[in-house]
Amino acid sequence: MIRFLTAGESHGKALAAIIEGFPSNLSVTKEYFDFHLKRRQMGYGRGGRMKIESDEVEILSGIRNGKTLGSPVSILIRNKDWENWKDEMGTEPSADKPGKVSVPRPGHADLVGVSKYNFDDIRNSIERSSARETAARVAAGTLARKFLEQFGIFVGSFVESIGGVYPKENFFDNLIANKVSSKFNAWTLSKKADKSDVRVLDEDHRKRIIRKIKLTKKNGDTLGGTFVVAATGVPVGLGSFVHYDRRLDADIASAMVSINAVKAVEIGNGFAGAEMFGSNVHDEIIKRGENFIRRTNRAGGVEGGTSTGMPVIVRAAMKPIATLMSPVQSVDLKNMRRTDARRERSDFVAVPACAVIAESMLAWVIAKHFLIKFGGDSIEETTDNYMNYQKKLFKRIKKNFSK
Ligand code: EPS
Repeated sequence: MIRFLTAGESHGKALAAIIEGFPSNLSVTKEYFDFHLKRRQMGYGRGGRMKIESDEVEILSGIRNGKTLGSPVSILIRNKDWENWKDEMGTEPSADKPGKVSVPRPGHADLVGVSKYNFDDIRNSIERSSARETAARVAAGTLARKFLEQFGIFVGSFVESIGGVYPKENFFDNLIANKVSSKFNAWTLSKKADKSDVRVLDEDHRKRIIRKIKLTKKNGDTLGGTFVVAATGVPVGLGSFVHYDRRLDADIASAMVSINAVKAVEIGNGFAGAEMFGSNVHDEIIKRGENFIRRTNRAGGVEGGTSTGMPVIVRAAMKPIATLMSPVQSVDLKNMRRTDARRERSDFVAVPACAVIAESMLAWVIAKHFLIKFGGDSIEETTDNYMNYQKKLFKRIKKNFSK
């Protein structure tokens, strides 16, 4: 079973990730990690912080000569902004008392944080609840992604809407209708989306979104949006229906909602399907060679908590960033008087970055269920187990039912 742990405050010295459970002999380089970390930093509408940071990993352990050792992989991502926060964020007691933050921002973890942890400074909540932490998650998810690529499994994403601005032709509908080639590789979505500064798939859509973001910034406001994340090449049989905590879709939903500011998720056409007849929802089964495929993919690649072999399709919604330059009402905890919520440097829109983080989380969940099913201490052993299953899958079904 793979697991990871992240540590680090937004303006502390560094973020760290410890990633555990991947087999040995998996090839991976610093360059590969850094490539995906950079993708998370992109996006029109980010604030000043991304101009300071240029995230890169320092691999501390678990990898030797470009290959995993099977031991815990530990990774450090330094915060360049730490230089400006040493006094505020030092770990030792300081003679100069740092200025306390006392006005919580609605929608952020400020008030729940001081309530729960008995803090006397909202800064203590701000730092760890910041989406800065997701850089470490992307590092963990990148190792999972590299692992999956060995088995022809690819993950990709695009932004579907920002501030309610949708494309004229929605590629999500094509995925659900399965209007994609059987050779479709989800990474091609990302390759195309990454060319756009808001990670959308067409130029007209991009222009309309940029207009909306510019207007929003002028008004001191923020925006959220929706994004689609997909995985192709996922074999039949990851996850299970036998226990609630073995279901692939449940794990995917949990991983998505665990991303800062994500408030909703659907697998396949989840919400739309609820309004349709069953005959228009369920994906017809077709035998194609030594394989079963589906005419459509409204189930988003999961039935009975188990992967069907069709692309895994997930759509999620991110709420608008909670730090507003034209703030909403709050209370100053120093004097308990009504006041405007605190302004603080922030992003106006972070949906493009959120989609990249979602890729990492989806890769993580799929890699986890892949290793639960196929196991193995070395990548060679995992590959043998996987190949053996794939080779015999159809033959076994045929044999079982012809008796
Ligand atoms: C964030 C606030 C901003 C963002 C940050 C998330 O940071 P700062 O307060 O330093 O300007 O830039 O995102 C990142 C640092 C990142 O790496 O994504 C917040 O409050 O969540």
